[in-house]
Amino acid sequence: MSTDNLKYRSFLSETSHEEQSRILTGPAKFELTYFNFTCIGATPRYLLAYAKADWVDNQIDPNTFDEEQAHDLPFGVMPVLKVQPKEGDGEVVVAESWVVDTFLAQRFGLLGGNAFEEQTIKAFYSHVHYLRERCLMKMTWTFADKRKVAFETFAEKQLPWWISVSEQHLERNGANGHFFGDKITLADIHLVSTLDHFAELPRGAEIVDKFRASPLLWRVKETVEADPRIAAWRESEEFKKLHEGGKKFYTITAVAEE
Ligand SMILES: N[C@@H](CCC(=O)N[C@@H](CS)C(=O)NCC(=O)O)C(=O)O
Repeated sequence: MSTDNLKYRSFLSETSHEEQSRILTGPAKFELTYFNFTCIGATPRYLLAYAKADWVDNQIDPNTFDEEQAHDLPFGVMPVLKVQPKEGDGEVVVAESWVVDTFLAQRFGLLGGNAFEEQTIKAFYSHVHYLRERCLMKMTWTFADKRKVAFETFAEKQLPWWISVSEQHLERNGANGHFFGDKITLADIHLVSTLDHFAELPRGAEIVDKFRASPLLWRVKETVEADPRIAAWRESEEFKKLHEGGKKFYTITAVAEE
């Protein structure tokens, strides 16, 4: 392959792997690139706001997102997190939502205190992530003539099953408003972020009601939202604008009137 065809941003640079690793673990500032609504960009924003990190929210308008912008990203998709040292030069690009979320959570102490806790919190995080991915792939972005049945399948079959599995673990954890342990973790924040996303969908209120009907899950939402740093982010104009942006954007996925 000729190098002329290498259009997407590389993970590699003149900087050595060791230096890039130091940037990822040392004092850093961050730039998050994602569309100007919530969805996959919501969890890293929660994490950056929660940690009161030094960060820039590079919001992209989906109507003007072009090839040039896509080529500045390793896979042409977002979120992408750029990490720069607080002092000195260099930049590391972190790509893929799962990687961005777990990287930030690790930095900000939201993955527990030992290897077992980290693996278990990541498992709950992945359990939530999978629900949102399933919703996006199987329901939201299905063919227009399949939207009604896709919604019903998600809301009546997949979601109740997911809720009942989650409830077993929440019960075992002491019904304390956390998926695991007794502190806010990445998994708890991801649930709140995913619920924000559901609330933005055309029939999102029906989905959110199913969570409201589960005291165990609803308690996680309330516990996370009661945290002062999370509450401050949710009350900010920036957050409200992103949430409204999501509602507006997802109207295109509504079921047409019959
Ligand atoms: N596997 C990627 C998927 C990311 C993805 O598909 N992002 C969408 C936005 S939700 C995107 O950037 N799309 C670019 C486009 O629509 O051209 C991840 O998990 O981060």
